[in-house]
Amino acid sequence: MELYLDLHSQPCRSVFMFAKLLKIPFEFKLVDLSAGQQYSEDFGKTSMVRKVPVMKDGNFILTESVAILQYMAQKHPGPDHWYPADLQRRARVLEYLSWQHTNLRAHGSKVFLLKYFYPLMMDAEVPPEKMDAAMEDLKKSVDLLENFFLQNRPFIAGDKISVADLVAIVEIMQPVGSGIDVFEGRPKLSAWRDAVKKEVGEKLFAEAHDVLLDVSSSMAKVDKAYLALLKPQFQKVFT
Ligand SMILES: N[C@@H](CCC(=O)N[C@@H](CS)C(=O)NCC(=O)O)C(=O)O
Repeated sequence: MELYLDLHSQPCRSVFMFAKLLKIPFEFKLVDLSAGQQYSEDFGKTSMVRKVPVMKDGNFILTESVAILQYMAQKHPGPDHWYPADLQRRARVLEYLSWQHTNLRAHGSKVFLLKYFYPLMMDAEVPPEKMDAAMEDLKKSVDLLENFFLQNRPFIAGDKISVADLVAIVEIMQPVGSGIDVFEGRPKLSAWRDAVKKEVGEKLFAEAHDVLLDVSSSMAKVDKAYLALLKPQFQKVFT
């Protein structure tokens, strides 16, 4: 199996950690987003969507992290708790996976993009009202993760970790990579984060998050020509 990834990306980190946790042998194919490699001719032959993650299993190519996670869980089943066979537990997992795209994932990304890409692309500081609005959206998503998806359970699907927790943790770490302590004043959420890290293993968790937590170094290397290419697309995110 080949996995096309850039670990700055939330969905890439969940796919990366899940493949490792299920002990699926894979070749890590770096698609360096800061160098615009998703627009390369080579990557275009693998995926015309031009986004990561992408999985290639033999001749079978799959985009979309949620589809990739489910494919891996079904092709290489590990302990049941990751993707539970039980109807209602699995439904809880799918409930989170369906919700996250336009909520925690989108809101965590927006804060990150405003903090790191806005000043570079717009040649100006982020207007405070834009950042405040993005932070307010992020807070709503984090509140829902804490009070609806977790409630009083240790993990999203119950007493055991599942792939939904992997997706949620990589999403909530994106604003942490922007220097925002989303866990402050949230003991329940902090306990969940610690429990997820313990289940994943500190080493693998760090391996997946190192580049994000040192994002300033990556930003210093961003290709300026590529930024110009992205500007029209980002302007939509920034408005
Ligand atoms: N819904 C997709 C999202 C994939 C996605 O947006 N990937 C971003 C990185 S987080 C990307 O490759 N962006 C490159 C670009 O838009 O040029 C998934 O879950 O896999």
